[in-house]
Amino acid sequence: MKLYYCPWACSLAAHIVLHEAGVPFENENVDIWTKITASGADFNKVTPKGYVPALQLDNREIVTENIAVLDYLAGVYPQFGLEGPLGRTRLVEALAYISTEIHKSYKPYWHNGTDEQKAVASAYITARMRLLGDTVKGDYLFGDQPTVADFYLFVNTRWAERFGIDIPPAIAAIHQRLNARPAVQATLKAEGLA
Ligand SMILES: N[C@@H](CCC(=O)N[C@@H](CS)C(=O)NCC(=O)O)C(=O)O
Repeated sequence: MKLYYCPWACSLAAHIVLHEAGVPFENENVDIWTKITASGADFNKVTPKGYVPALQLDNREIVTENIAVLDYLAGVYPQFGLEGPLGRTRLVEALAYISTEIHKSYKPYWHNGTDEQKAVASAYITARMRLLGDTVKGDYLFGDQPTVADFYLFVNTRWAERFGIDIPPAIAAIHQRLNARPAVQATLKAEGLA
């Protein structure tokens, strides 16, 4: 597998999963503004969407979209998925919530929004994080082990920290636990963020 990623981007979630899994994988840094990869390739030829994450499978197929990439990785590394008849559904439910309700709400912060747009976004993100915090079932979102949804959440809590957005104590506690994990620190180091 090969992950195309960009430091500070949402691709950090998939990157963490690969480090946590402890498997060999390739990665390549992408400049998401110029669309040129570290090896000088045109990223638009990897995916015409031009955004990360893009995961190249061993058969060279490309999977994009955090929800699909993380669902795929949870299938390959079930220790980061959820068991039970509704396990996958609950996981996709959490991934969709993080993607569409939280991740996307950061837009004004990453794309030169006005102060007013940022204030609206900040309040929305805090409210959405609060709702998620009320459902926490243990040390992590679903219990005592992190899932791919926790790693995706971590991207968003790092952004909240960066932009000074309030997050509820239950979510802050998950952030601290994740941040203390050796594989998470190894990923941050690999992306030049540690
Ligand atoms: N719909 C995509 C969006 C991914 C996304 O927003 N990626 C950002 C980084 S966090 C990116 O690469 N942006 C560059 C661009 O859109 O040109 C997903 O959910 O995976």
